[in-house]
Amino acid sequence: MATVVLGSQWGDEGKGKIVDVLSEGVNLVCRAQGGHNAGHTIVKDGKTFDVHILPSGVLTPSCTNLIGTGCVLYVPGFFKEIASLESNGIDYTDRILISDRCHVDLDLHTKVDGLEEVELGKKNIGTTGKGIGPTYSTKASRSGIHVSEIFDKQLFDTKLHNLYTGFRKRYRDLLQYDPEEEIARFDTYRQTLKPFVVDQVPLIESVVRGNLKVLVEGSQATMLDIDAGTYPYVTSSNTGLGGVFTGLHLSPRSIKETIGVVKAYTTRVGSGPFPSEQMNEDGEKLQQIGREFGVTTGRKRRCGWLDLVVVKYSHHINWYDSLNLTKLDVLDTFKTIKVATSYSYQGQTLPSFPADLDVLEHLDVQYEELPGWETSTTGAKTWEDLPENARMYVEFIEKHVGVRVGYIGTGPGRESMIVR
Ligand code: 2SA
Ligand code: GDP
Ligand code: MG
Repeated sequence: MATVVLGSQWGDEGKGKIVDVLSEGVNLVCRAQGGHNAGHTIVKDGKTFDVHILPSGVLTPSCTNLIGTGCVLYVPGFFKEIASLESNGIDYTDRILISDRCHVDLDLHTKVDGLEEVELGKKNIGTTGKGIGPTYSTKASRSGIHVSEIFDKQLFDTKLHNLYTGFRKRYRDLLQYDPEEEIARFDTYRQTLKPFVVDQVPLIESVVRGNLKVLVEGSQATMLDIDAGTYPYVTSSNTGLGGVFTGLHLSPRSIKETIGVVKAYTTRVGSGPFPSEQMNEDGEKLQQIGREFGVTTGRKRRCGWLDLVVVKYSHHINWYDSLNLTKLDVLDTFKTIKVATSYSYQGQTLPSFPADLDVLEHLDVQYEELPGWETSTTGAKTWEDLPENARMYVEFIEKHVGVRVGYIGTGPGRESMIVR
């Protein structure tokens, strides 16, 4: 039976931490979509680990970890993360698997990602620059290379040359890239990559039939979903529940629980609409106390108040059974805390999060003000440990969204978690 963990806002809600916490006793932890654009931080025994393409179950010795079909794989990044496991003395033998149907994110895609951003000028997406959009584009246009094709040198080299020729027509001299150099590098990866590669379909089938425990780790989040998010300011995959089925081929009947991860305020990294953003002292304070920097790019994250229009919208896409409210401790010193509860446009209350970028730019946000608790909650482990106003904050969210808050994060470490 599978538990699915999904980001409910614009990412970086703390998915890595809860996946690590829940991974004890789990047989298989899977990533269904995205690539090394993700940055999931796990703090274990006071030590910080960042994973990008590896699932957050790698630190749990009993877990096998699968990079599923819906992911895109940057092979040098994969080996870099493996090397980091080795240098930290983590035994990953037979515990990391890659679907042979994942698409390969080449250095060529990375270059094209950069060129696309330059071309967009002021309207750039603010991508992580990791080649994600171009890799999913070549997948959709049926010219991409998937992992099983790496092992047929002739086919791989021809397909890479064809991709290069196509992009070269488009970008001419702006594209500074040597296909032979990348081909030579793949010649060295071919043998070392092979033992990690599996056919995901019989694997998942046997896991489902064997009633083994599966944990799915979403990356990015609903508002960055290619279909449901703030398009075009999104990533290029389905980050919600739908992506779990296409990316892993799990049976919908095997999903036991879907957990939405909600940061106690909101952050966004990259460009695009963000109605509750606070470009003021409150936003700066959230950024500093929350240490809001991108795990992959180091960019400062934009910060604002919790937006329950977003969380509710995200619930109506992913149908959460419970929420993990994270980083509650970051709000400890605020005298009052604002929460966005509705949007209006031209005097009319909007029924949900709107699609239209122009509406998003001009809408008004209605906030409720809740009293802060001005007491430290850092490291709190039980519901009773929380001050009354903090409990009221949690209950306000539950009531407004209509979903139980089952887990509350009170610090980065895996032990700083209230389970209700
Ligand atoms: P891309 O690179 O094509 O996926 O970028 C498209 C948009 O998706 C956003 N995006 C992310 N947002 C939050 N966190 C992500 N991972 C890193 C982290 C981000 C970082 O954990 O901090 O280090 O900057 C992530 N990955 C993609 C991206 O900002 C664009 O808005
Ligand atoms: P993810 O992409 O959703 O896995 O989230 P990131 O790892 O990118 O960002 C979340 C950051 O918040 C990480 O640095 C975590 O260590 C940290 N974090 C997670 N939960 C908590 C929490 O409850 N309190 C605090 N203070 N930090 C947390
Ligand atoms: Mg992150």
